[in-house]
Amino acid sequence: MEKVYGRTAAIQKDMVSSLCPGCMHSTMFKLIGEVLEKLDILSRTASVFGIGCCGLGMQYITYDNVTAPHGRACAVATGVKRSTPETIVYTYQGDGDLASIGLGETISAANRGENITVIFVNNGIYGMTGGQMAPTTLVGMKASTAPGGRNPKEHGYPLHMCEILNQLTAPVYLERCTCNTPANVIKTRKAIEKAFQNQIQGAGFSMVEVVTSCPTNWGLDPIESLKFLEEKMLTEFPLGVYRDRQEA
Ligand SMILES: Cc1ncc(C[n+]2csc(CCOP(=O)(O)OP(=O)(O)O)c2C)c(N)n1
Ligand code: SF4
Repeated sequence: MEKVYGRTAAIQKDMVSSLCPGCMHSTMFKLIGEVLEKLDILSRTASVFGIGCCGLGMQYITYDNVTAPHGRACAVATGVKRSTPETIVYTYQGDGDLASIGLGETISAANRGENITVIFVNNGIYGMTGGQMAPTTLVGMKASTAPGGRNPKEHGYPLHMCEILNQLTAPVYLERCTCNTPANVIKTRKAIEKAFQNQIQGAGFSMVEVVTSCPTNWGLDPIESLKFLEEKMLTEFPLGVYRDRQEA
């Protein structure tokens, strides 16, 4: 029988997922693996995982990884890339990691135009530590540190990382995607592929932001989470290509 779909060699065969039902980190780990395999760069790729549920990816992959202290992934990736330029390096970070404690590292790496690929998984909350408010938490959205919901007067407004990095001169590629439907999963895979191709060509800094769900800390089941993502998260975080210098 013809094989039409195979499991990517980038993910360990015997691992059982420890992620919650409906969590999109698992989709992301698979998509990244499929892209690395397609581009034939698995043997020279190093991931730099952030800390959080995002960092659980290191348990599943078959290729090299350095786990960075919370927020420092872009700085660590810079070190890996500059010291071994032949290595394909990407960071995989949650919103707490990339946009809160790591905001300075992220903006600085983008501003320097580091030739790295950044995968930013925005689920609007701190997942692993129990649902604290993140920079991307929506106005009115409840968090363990904002039980009455995010109040702009007290907590400010959600941060939009694609839009912020789009103010800088150096980045070459910024796109916001999601994984709520098969069509959007395919679009996300294409964006990830482009971000890696940019690095292979030496083009500079690329970031793919993926709006995802955290059913556990949103207090919703996986189906309700998809509805919340579509109706609320995507209204605050519009999908699209914010910058594509390679196209110009
Ligand atoms: C310096 C430091 N501060 C705080 C923590 C605690 N901590 C671990 S994971 C995490 C939040 C993770 O949230 P996010 O980055 O959004 O990733 P997710 O779990 O949602 O994938 C925090 C605050 C830590 N490990 N190190
Ligand atoms: S707590 Fe949230 S981010 Fe973490 S595995 Fe569960 S659903 Fe995913």
